[in-house]
Amino acid sequence: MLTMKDIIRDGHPSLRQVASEVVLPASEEDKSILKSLLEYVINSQDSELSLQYGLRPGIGLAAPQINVLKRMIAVHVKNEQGQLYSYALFNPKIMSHSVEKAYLTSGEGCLSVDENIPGYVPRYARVTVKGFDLEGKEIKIRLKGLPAIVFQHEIDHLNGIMFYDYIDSSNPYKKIDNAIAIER
Ligand code: UDB
Ligand code: ZN
Repeated sequence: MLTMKDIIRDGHPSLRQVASEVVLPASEEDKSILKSLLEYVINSQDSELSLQYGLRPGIGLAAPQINVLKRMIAVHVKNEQGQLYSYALFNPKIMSHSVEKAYLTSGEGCLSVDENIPGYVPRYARVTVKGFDLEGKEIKIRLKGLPAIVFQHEIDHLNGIMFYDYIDSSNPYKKIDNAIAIER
């Protein structure tokens, strides 16, 4: 089981590397790593387990955050209507995105970043993501709202990109043109 000890923190060079594609069909080893990413986010949202193991409650996790430089992500999050988006994907890819942007009014954080870094993080409002699930089946998901933000944040980790790279350092709360504000 993964815990916070397994999650590398900001400043670790692996967080700035581009992760490699997973060779499919995935090995048992890679499947086991991907399962552990999903298990972390699920366990971390369980109040008893998070307390017992000191897990910071997360809604997404990418393999580079546990120092595995392979293209694997897990997301476990509900949208504003309460529908659950629970996915563990190999080689996720944004196939298309809206012109319109979106941002969380409270900004973003990261399980790999211990400090609070304020500011708006511009994302695409809607994305279509393709990937392969644990059974090797190709998955295509249309996303908006918080789930769209989470997938973009996790896929960025596969490319060595951190959320604060997008924050305007001279004006962190600068108005983002053509963007939907997502309150949380
Ligand atoms: C998170 N959680 O898991 F809008 F109910 C963050 C942490 C870093 C604060 C734990 C989070 O944003 N929860 C949340 C957000 C809402 C509504 C709600 C719960 N991540 C995952 C991460 O670091 N993955 O690499 C950071 C998120 C920031 C935006 C998307 C992912
Ligand atoms: Zn993150």
